[in-house]
Amino acid sequence: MTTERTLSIIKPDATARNVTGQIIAKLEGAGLRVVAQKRTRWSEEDAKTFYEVHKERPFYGDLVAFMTSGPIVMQVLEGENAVAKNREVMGATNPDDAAPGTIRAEFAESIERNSVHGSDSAENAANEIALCFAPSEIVG
Ligand code: 3AN
Repeated sequence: MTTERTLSIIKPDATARNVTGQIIAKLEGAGLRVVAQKRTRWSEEDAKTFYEVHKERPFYGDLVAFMTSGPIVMQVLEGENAVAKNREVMGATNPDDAAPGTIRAEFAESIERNSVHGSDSAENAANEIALCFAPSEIVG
């Protein structure tokens, strides 16, 4: 078993509905530990940089607009197999396909307004964490 870190973001649809605490409780309940956390609001440039991998996708413009539409909570989660565990607790991208009890099944409004982001590989996690936090802000 490997202790890993992953990047989690609570998205503007969830901060607007004041459910950040309920989402964090689910992550903690799954054995993940918050070792860095920051509530912020992204500029257009921040969102474009973060989602650069999706820039050819048809939903890119809407995704950037949504992610800059309100506050977000960025957090580094630590735990055994944190990347996969976080994805499991998040549930499928489309809330209609998300398993019962997952964050997206309970909180997501649509495939775009789906409440949380989670890194999809250890390599992307390292890159996304470095983009969002200085090493001194991560207190494990
Ligand atoms: P996940 O967040 O589950 O890793 P990705 O990486 O495929 O999913 O997509 C990144 C984000 O882009 C999603 N969280 C969602 O907000 C948005 N997105 C993905 N697919 C669509 C789609 N078909 N229509 C609108 N937005 C989408």
